[in-house]
Amino acid sequence: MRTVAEYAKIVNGRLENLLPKLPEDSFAEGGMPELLCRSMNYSLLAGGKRLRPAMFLAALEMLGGDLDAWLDYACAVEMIHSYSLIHDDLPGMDDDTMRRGRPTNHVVFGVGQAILAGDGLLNGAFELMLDCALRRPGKAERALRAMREIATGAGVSGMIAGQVMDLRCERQGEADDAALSFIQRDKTACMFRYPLRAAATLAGAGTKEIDALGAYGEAFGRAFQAVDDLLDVLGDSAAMGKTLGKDAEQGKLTMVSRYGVDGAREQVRALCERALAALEGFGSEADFFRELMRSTAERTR
Ligand code: GRG
Repeated sequence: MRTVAEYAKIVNGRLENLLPKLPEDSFAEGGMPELLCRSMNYSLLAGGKRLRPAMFLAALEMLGGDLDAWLDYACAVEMIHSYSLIHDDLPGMDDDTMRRGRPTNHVVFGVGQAILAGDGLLNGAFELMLDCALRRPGKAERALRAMREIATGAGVSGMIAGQVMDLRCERQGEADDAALSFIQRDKTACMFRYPLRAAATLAGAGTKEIDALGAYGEAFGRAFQAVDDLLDVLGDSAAMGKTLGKDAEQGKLTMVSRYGVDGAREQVRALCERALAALEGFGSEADFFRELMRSTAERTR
């Protein structure tokens, strides 16, 4: 069983060589502008935890899938996550100036270029998965089904829907349990649930295993967001690499604003139990995921 750090190293090795090495300020016809490449790499290679692709690869290996064959799908998941962070930090969204321990993309490159860097990462993720799928015509159906899962998680009934609700609650002051649950599920948990379903699909798993891993991903993602809400109040901004205390300042609907610190901690405990229960059909091969749930509940970054 590998660790998150080991998977992160594999993912970083691939991400570092994903975009072309271009001469400074080049803007060749038919080629990628160097500025776009630099702004995309600025955020992509800024040293995130690589949790989503690590979990993707762990699920793939646990179910007997080929890591080398589908590594680009894991990288695509990280590209989508990085795009969402760039856009989330924009002045029209959360308006953040620090991310992953450095100035946010729009602070360095300007708002317009940051939007385009996000767009480039999102589109690039699908280009990467399509190229990977085209290299394996014998596994085309699996590859397409997995891509559909990832698109669903990132899409208009997934992460983007969650962000819409997040903005609406902040601006209109709406606050109820259903809205909070919607945000937690769609904005955050979908980007765990669906990539895990995609990994299981690529490994050739059956519906029962795909659903079980998806259920784990949803409970894990909800707990992950609840801990994020707690860290915004109790965490250390240097360790987190971003400005904290912004949720309250912006009137965000979070686990802490709704249930208080103790209530949010209770939610984390319940969600951990739910995540572990989803793994009941697996044996010790799923210990990576059990351990990850426990350590995530106590994470400080
Ligand atoms: C479509 C215009 C447009 C914008 C999309 C969807 C979206 C913007 C933003 C929502 C995504 C978001 C910021 C969700 C929050 C989830 C969360 C807690 C992210 C932090 O994840 P970590 O801690 O970060 O894994 P690192 O830096 O370690 O990768």
